[in-house]
Amino acid sequence: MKILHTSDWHLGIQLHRHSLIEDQRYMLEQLYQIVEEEHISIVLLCGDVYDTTLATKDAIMLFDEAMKMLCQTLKCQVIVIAGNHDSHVRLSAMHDLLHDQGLHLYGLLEEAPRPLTIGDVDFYCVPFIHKDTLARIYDQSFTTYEEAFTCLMDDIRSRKNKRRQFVLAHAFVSGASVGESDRLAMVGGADHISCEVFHDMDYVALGHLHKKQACSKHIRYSGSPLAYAFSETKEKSVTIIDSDTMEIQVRPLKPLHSLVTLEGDYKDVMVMLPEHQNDYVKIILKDQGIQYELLEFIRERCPYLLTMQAWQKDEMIEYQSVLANELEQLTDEEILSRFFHDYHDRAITDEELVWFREAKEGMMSCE
Ligand SMILES: [Mn+2]
Repeated sequence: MKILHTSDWHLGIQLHRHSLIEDQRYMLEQLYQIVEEEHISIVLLCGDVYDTTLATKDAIMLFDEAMKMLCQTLKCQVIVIAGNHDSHVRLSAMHDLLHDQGLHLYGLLEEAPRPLTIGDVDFYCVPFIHKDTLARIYDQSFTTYEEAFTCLMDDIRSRKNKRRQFVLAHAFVSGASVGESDRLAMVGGADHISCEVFHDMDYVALGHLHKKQACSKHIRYSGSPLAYAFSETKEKSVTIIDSDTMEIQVRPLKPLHSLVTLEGDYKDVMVMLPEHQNDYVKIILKDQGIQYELLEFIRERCPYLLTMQAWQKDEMIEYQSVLANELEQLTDEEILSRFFHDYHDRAITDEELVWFREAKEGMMSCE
């Protein structure tokens, strides 16, 4: 049986206020083609289907279209788990009815996971979950997330039979490499687990981090199918597993528009522009500030210019890719401040920092 692993579609996401819905539609068309060519039986979608818990109309329509295409036209089964960006209730609406149509939606884990058996594989589906929920399910108290997840995995291991065991999870495995668009996943988070908690599983299909990576041969992040940040321009793909041979194959996806950063003095940037007429462009000017007229002038020559910033020696800090271990040492405020630089191209204000502290204190007192 051939199984396709993907995650983090983030349907409805905007990049510097530009909708990527057409890019996502273009990506899905390639996915349908791969499903057909590779004779895929099951598609695993490991969380963050939508970008926001209140998904936009366009995003819901696109998801609807994709599920109809995969389940009805291409006759695959699809297994979906909720990520931290999804509303678990909205995502799993009508799951009992849809189950019979080959669409298996897992919003919230309320009891110990029962396997979904398809062919010779038992799938255990673990949507994004808090430590306290696991404590409730297993009627135990846990000090760390790792401990809670180990308890869950021990339970799954104890149900081993002659079929293969696959796990779908939306989680942060420590030691993994984190990109710019993953940074928000870190705020307030001590929710890391080690790769070892998954031992003895035949395959672990992970979602949450946007960079494709393997923690071991059969514990993998498929990565997001599109780049959602300028520093994240590496090749995107889907992962295919053959459950008979356990061979793994990666099929690349081509973006509708690539993301490029053009950095340099004004005249150098102007020379580079003609080559990037179809790319989403971020410009970093080194020799001058940005005025409205200049922005308009460049926009006329660069149809997909999304953001432009002036390079200031001391203020401009580039964060390409940092290791999770490195991020663990940063405070929540440092992470937030870096996020503001990356996403809004500016420093966080004192007022915003106060709001953040208040929100965080409010959260802590709820726990
Ligand atoms: Mn995500």
